[in-house]
Amino acid sequence: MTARCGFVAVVGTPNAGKSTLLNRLTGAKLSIVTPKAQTTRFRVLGILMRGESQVLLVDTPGIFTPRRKLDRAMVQAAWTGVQDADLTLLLVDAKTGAPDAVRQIATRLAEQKRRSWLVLNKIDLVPPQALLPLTATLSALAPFEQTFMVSAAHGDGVEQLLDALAAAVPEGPHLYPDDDLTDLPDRLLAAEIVREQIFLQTREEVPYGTTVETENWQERKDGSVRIEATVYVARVGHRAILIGEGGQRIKSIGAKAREQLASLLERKVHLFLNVKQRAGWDEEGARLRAIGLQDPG
Ligand SMILES: Nc1nc2c(ncn2[C@@H]2O[C@H](COP(=O)(O)OP(=O)(O)OP(=O)(O)O)[C@@H](O)[C@H]2O)c(=O)[nH]1
Ligand SMILES: [Mg+2]
Repeated sequence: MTARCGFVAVVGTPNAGKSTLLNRLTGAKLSIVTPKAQTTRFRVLGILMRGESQVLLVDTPGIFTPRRKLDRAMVQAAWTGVQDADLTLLLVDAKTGAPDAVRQIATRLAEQKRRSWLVLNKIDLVPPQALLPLTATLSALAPFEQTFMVSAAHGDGVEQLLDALAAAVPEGPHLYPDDDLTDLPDRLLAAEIVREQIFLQTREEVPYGTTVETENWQERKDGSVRIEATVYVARVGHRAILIGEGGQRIKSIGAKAREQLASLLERKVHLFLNVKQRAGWDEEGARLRAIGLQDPG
């Protein structure tokens, strides 16, 4: 058998289920998932092994019309993911169908002459007869080599997709150790798990006006780890909401995140969150670089 290895970028509009698919295929929680759009902010790599193939699946931020510098950096990270990939999966929420935002991505993939496949997700939410017309609409915009229908949340169709990816990546040596799951540093994972709880436990603009950075990571002699993270908020009002009455909200965010981290890192975790107001952090190059994004200028 020949060794194969290649990068596969997963792109789509926000909320299509890209991170859910990455987690499902790796069987791990590498990328945070929430019901809110624009959850993922940077590329997350999942390393999938199938026979002699190593599939390097790259989850990307959803593609939307960016306003802030943070948004532009997120969308740029998604298109860089496509540029660096051997193959791109356009993941489409079958329930939402083919609004302009989805059509624009398909058209751009065609213009860039990227090798791409169409993946319709959330098939558990739509009647089967809706899938063929949707496939036809999107296939008219870009020459997709193959089409798959999956439910990333429930697992339908994902094994077939992985088999096909394993066969499609180019011949070549494996770029990562076969038993690694990701290249995501633990410090970044910790910050993301906190951010996930902020997305789940606050509303409206608060999650979008928040970023999290791990400031301190201390391995303790007893095997536990002490993590200190700073939560930056854009506005004073957001700080008050995040902390909550008598500190209830931030306590609950910290407690849930700590529980999740303890299970992901398989050890006891002490988590300390410090909420700071920092107007304009979403326009600040250093804040973007701290979460692995490039300053779009
Ligand atoms: N019913 C159903 N829900 C799904 C499926 N896949 C994902 N979801 C849900 O869709 C929502 C968004 O999922 P994500 O994986 O965060 O979507 P994403 O494309 O990564 O979103 P961004 O990071 O914001 O671009 C979550 O509530 C998921 O549970 C699916 O196959 N079926
Ligand atoms: Mg995501």
